[in-house]
Amino acid sequence: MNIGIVCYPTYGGSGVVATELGMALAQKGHQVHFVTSHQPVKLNFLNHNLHFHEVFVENYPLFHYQPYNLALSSKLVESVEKYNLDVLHVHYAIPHAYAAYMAKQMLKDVGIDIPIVTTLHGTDITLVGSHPVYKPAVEFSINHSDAVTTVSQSLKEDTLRLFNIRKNIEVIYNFIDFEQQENWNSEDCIRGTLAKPDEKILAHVSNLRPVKRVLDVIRIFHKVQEQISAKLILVGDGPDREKADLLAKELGINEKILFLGKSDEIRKILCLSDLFLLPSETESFGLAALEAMAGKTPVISSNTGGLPEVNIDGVTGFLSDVGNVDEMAKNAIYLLSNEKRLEKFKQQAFNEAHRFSIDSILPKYEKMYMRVIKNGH
Ligand code: GMT
Repeated sequence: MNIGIVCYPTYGGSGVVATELGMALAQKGHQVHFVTSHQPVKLNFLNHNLHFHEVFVENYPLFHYQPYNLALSSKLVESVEKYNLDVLHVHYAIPHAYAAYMAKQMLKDVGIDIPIVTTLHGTDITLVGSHPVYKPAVEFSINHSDAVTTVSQSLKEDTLRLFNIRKNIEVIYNFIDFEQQENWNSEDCIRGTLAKPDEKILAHVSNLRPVKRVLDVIRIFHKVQEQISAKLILVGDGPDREKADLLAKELGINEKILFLGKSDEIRKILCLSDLFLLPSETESFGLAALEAMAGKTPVISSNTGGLPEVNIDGVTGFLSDVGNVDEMAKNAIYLLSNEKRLEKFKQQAFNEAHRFSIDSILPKYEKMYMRVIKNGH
């Protein structure tokens, strides 16, 4: 198949999922065309099956906001015609589903009916999409997609609750490519560079936005390190980084925290961590939690959104109500204070991560593409 993929190319779960999906499809022999504002950060190689087309926005002094939607629709029309695309798969509804709908209408004028698959990722529904400013356009573009997927059952329920949806929604979970995992698992995991042998390593990876509750991460770690010799690794950058730094200084624990900023070495960091913290306010799936589990790291998380579908309470880690820092710290100490118990949870986390192996998820997308392509022709 000739598949067009639209996503945010920078750091963020939806872009990571879209890019890894595209690379896996290309590996299986499909022609994959990314139509994005920049080359996706995770798209580290292009080959005869993998292509990138940049959406260029021509600026003009009159514009207060750059008309990215228009430029994307135009580029999609051009790409569908030029590369004979069979299907467009757009990740994150705003503004991608809307821009794809416009492209579909334009293409009808030249006798092409291109099917659109929209994957909803989370904040495009829960935080931003349901805001009155965007809601009518998001609802319209979901209802006019040829197929719609969500990354968890919980996000499907949120979508049906917050919007008036007339389409069937299929749940297709985020995934892990275990083959890639094996390439870095063993010899790269050298803990000595980050912590002393007797220190436990806790980790948090996110875009440090308020929704991730990074201050809770600092507070949980503060309680843990009072009882257990430990280090905290914070990976990522975002608006709450300074606040987190300030709180760490206030609590006198900044020496024990490593702020690593944005990193492409996330899997390497996760495989040398003992525990992953994800106390988010909302989380449609929690790809970071799954990546941690695939790196044999148990997860202490909130029980919001799709997290209970990924992190199994008492098996792969523990779940608590949003903001219940005391309980999260207690659970972390419970795991870190007993080597045998910690090892058991590490193995269980790794085992459960296999429910989300790319080998079972990829065929679901392929089947969906085939279905919408057949329906349209
Ligand atoms: O908010 C983020 O973490 C980024 C966001 C995105 O769309 O880039 O992530 C969302 O999509 C991920 C991939 O499907 C999910 O695993 C995350 O749970 C989801 N984030 C939220 O719902 C807050």
